[in-house]
Amino acid sequence: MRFDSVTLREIALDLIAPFETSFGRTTDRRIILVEARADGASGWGECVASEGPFFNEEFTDGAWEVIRQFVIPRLVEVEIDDPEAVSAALKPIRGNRMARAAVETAAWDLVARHRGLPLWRMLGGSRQAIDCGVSIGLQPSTEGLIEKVRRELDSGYRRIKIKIAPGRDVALVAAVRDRFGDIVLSVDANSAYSLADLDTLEELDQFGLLMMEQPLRPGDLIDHAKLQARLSTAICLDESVVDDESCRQALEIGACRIVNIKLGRVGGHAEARRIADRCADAGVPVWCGGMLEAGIGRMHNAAMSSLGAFTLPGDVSDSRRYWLDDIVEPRPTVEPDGTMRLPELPGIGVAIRRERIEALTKRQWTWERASA
Ligand code: OSB
Ligand code: MG
Repeated sequence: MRFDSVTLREIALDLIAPFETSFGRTTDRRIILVEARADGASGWGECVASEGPFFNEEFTDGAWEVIRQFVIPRLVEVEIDDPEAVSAALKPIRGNRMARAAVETAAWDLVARHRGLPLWRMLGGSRQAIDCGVSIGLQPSTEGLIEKVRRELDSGYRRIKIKIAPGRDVALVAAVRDRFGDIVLSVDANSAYSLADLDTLEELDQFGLLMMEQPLRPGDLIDHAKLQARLSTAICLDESVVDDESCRQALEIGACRIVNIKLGRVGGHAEARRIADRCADAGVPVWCGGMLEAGIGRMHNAAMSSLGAFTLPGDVSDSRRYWLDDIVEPRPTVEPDGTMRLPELPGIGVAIRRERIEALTKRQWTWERASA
């Protein structure tokens, strides 16, 4: 089976509240959706590139062109029945992994729907309820942060992560620990520090954090290893792990003790599973990161999180934290016990709300196989 057509749609979606990190503030998303068709079935993927190149090098407009000009042409003749072949065919494209993953994940959904299998089962997932955490952005005030943490704890989330940035770090963590005591807490710096900030990072080491996520720049594997040797808190790499090979090197030199896996950042399900297998073999816990996804990306994340290696709560949170309304039905939902149930339905296991997507669409482009 080969693709019959691939449609890109860019949709606009406003966040309920702005999300601020050390690299910037997001108020609304421009999201590329991929619909791949073959043998009468559709599969869906969501590109997680941000609007600007600040988390990593990718961004919405760039990803749109990469998918059009390089990803789809490479897949026209590929037999997609085993979506590993899709991942392999895209390997010659350097970087641009979010663009590649948008189509690769659509192929997985398509094949799973075609076979009538839940995607999480097709991937080899072993749990049907996944543990959920939340990522709380930088807040205008410490009181505001405390209020947010309280609300998320009340919602049942099993791990709280707060964003930090230079000058907005130790005092925030101290305030949260002071108010909530022994909760499962971690911080995410999104690459905002360097080893020159060792004093601050050592202060953060005093709070019994579950992990410190991506304190240093993406390319700073060696400095992460130096830092990890100085800290008792586990370093978790996000931006630095872009594929299985960078994960191997990070583990080999002790640059982290935990790995965040994001489908987009590593190029899709096939590569994500390789990283998960490697970490499981090494005894390194992994969890699923988030990129402020709408429902399609969120359900792909949920499916990946069912793999056995994902032993820590992920940033796979309830759709209602982000959007007034979603693009899938039912909306991805976190239960009061802080878990998300994976559907026993084909593919990502939710219905795609085409009419709503059409209403949100700003531009659309289709590649279609010339009929014989
Ligand atoms: O570093 O994990 C990150 C959002 C956008 C870009 C990077 C990150 C994040 C988050 C939010 O932390 C996770 C989510 O709730 O989707
Ligand atoms: Mg992160």
